[in-house]
Amino acid sequence: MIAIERVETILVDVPTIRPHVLAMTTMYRQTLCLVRVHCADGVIGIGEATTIGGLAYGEESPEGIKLAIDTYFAPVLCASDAARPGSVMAALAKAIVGNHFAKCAIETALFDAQGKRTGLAISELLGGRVRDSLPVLWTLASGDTALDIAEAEAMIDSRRHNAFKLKIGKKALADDVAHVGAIKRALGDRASIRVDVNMAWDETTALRGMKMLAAVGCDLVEQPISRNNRAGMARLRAAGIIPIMADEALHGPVDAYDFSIRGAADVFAVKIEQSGGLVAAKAVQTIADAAGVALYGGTMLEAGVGTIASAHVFATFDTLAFGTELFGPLLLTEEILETPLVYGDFELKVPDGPGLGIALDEQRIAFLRRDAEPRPTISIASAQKG
Ligand code: MUC
Ligand code: MG
Repeated sequence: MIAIERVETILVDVPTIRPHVLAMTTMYRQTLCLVRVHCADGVIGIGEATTIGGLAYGEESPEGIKLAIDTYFAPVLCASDAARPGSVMAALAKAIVGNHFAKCAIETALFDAQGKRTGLAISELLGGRVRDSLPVLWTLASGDTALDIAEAEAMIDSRRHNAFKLKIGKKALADDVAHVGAIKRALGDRASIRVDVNMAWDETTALRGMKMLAAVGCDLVEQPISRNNRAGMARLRAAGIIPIMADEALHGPVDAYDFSIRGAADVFAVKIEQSGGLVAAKAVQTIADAAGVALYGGTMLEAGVGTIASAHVFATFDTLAFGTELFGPLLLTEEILETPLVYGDFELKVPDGPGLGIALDEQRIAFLRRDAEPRPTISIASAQKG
């Protein structure tokens, strides 16, 4: 038995490199809820939870995740055996309903600790990796077509990304399709263009929109309608216009199973946080494989910790037809890791050290954390005197 002595949660606010415009919110910063699980053998596991636009995207917020972990998770964890992550997660499942994002952060930290303890990378603990790097797309979401084209050209030139997801659904349909068409025309066969509607359309608009998007060369449509309209997703898929991907509707294996039997998606966006953790995300993969649904590695725009936790999971996926969107750290102005992640040749390298295989830059975290001591302010008068 290795006791869990303490669980630490830290909120960190990091500006984005530019406004990130989605149908439901515009992000100017990302808030990370970082977690440290301190174990009695001296091992410290780290994890991360993020949301998008606070409560704009889903039912959990970074502040709520911190509160839930501090108040309700910590007592369960402190009565558990750190060397048995599966049994810890089972105890949490029994004590706590929902709270998938918080559970994911904790499970990440437990597996990081277990990996450090055993010398194995998380991907090896989760069944074994089948790849050492993952294709990564970039989301064009500046809100301006010319800026998006310039951004995409720079990404292609530097061989960082050659697949792009466009955030639409905020403007009139014709304007959105014109935006997608202009970007596809500019990039041609050099890039795959996909769209994410983030549920902004009703079913009739989606049917019309998907036909228009197919005509301008769009390869994939993500969550065009409400997460609740599963029959609608099945009807849109049956229309056979463009592959359709489920995102907001997928909250783990139960949803994946329901979507599979309804035939309501061609592709699943697997997100470790939405799924309820790393093992739950693996279960989504298994269900998709059994049902013949294609896979895509999704993100909640996590920084380095959550991104690499996702990468370890996706590195175990035998098939990953639509690649991943693990670009979260690249959207942020601040690096929180000791060694930045390696992006190149359109892929992200999956670290192979024990656990997550990464380390936090403790000085940056101490500076960036929301509850940091107020920064010393120097008055102009005293600065001139000095
Ligand atoms: C989403 O809905 O997929 C992922 C990439 C991005 O730009 O936004 C997120 C959320
Ligand atoms: Mg999405």
